[in-house]
Amino acid sequence: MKSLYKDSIVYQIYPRSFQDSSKTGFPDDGIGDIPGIISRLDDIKALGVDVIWLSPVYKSPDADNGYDISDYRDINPKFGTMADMERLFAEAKKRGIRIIMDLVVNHTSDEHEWFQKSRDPSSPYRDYYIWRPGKTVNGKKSAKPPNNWTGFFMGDTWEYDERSGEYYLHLFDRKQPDLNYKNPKVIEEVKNILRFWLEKGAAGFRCDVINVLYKTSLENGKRSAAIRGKEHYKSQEGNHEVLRVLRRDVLDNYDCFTVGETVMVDLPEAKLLCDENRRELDMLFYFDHLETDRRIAQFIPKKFRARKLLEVLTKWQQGLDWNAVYFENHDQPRIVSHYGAAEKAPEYWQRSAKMIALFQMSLRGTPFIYQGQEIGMTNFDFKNLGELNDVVSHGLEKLMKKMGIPASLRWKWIKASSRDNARTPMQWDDSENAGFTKGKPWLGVNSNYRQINYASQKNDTDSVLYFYRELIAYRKNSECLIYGDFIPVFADNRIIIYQRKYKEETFTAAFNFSSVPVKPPKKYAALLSGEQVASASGEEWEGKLRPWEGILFKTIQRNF
Ligand code: TEU
Repeated sequence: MKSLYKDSIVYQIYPRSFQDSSKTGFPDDGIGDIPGIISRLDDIKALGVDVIWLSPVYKSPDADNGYDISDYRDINPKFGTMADMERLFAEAKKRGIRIIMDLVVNHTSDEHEWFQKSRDPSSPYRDYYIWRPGKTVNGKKSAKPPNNWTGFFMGDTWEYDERSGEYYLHLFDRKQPDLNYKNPKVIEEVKNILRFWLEKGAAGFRCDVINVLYKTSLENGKRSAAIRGKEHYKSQEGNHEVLRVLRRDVLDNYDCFTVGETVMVDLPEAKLLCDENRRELDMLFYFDHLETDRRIAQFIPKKFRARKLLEVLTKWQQGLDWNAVYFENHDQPRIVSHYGAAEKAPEYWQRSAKMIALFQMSLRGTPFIYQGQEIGMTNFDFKNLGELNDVVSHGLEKLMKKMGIPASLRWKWIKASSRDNARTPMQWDDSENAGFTKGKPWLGVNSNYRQINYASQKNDTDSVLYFYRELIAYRKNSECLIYGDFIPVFADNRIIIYQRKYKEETFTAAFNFSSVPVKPPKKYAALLSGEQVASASGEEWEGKLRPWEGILFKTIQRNF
């Protein structure tokens, strides 16, 4: 069945790093803001974007850059005001762009009014969070936390609160206490938050860590290298039920959609979460395809093999009726540094950025593009830990140090995995601070901004940006690229070939993830024929995949 979100191109904005302006109470403060976004709407439109996913702009003490919310109905003054936000909705609408908000409701900030009240054991808000007495050791009360779980941010999951005499659960930072979804009042609160934003014009929500809301039990977790305890809260039946209730009571009354960020999710869980008949989520973000060259909790690198990537993609492309397709977000390293050539063979930076564009735009599903991806932005060239802001990177350093991992390895792994790789300011032009701010940017600007920036690519027909724009426009007119079946054809350590089929049309796509030319086996090379729609190198097909080439062919089978 055709639907609006399936035909859409979504663009993620991480407001802090997008565009600073002089038009807030904190002019030129080095932090991006809502008036800054408004000033860039025409550029976003020019790319062919239909929907913006806005990372959190709510009031927050910023322990996790806005993913710790202290008021769901107010705007962080550094980003602007509610009037600015309303203007953003209106200006986007004028351009035919809808906005989905980031729904972060697994946890609130510890500075949220609910949590502050809940610290009083007799408060009606006590049960909004998960409070438990600690374990008694040698007669000493609360000497140890209530269970042995370990957190997403490399640290503890329980924080002792003197005032309460109990611990509260936090799967993420200690400033992000988890809400208690066994309390129906919490679900009512969330419904009201949804209604608030839908009434303002939101087209739906990207739902943060939405499959870990419901903690079935607080028993000890079984042995695990990372995130011990997950079997008690990952994709639980209670969680499915919460999603169904939110959908039934609120979301279904509006023209909107949801995409869930689902951590550690596997395909059977995803099928339940996205089954159209169960009415839970419309799409979800899984992680497997970005972890084919990593071990244990995404940090430790292992060799990239194209075959593995195709295997994972095939499982997910074929396993769900429909899903989101993404390669970057604000938590991931830049794809051109990860699977592309930016670090392995910088001379192929541009071609590999285009190759990845073609890869994404020829997969089945709704494409999500992260700010900067469309100009091929690369990982942050930071020189030491002091230049990093990310809580996860700092947590990881502490943990690895404790484990006795040598400094050089720690540095290597943090450099490759840090979430700040994606969070450096958007590179708009070659003026100071890449045109992001007139002040001091909150996080370093990548020093390659003079070579890689929006202004220089805007009118350059050879640029990564231009390539994205053309592919997006092409895809919009192709039912086959949007809806066609995904059929894997061939892969080895370096190359991938697959097809998309819809009615009488077939697209065949081939990609080389290496710096050496590769000749596909004859049988498969023969499929690379018909109309050459696009190639990352800009060259014609000559029987070999050039280094970092991506190429797309179309054939039409007429049945008389
Ligand atoms: O991310 C969830 C999540 O699991 C990641 O933070 C993951 O642990 C991390 O990427 C490891 O590198 C979401 C948001 O996208 C993230 O920005 C937030 O920090 C987190 O939830 C908590 O709200």
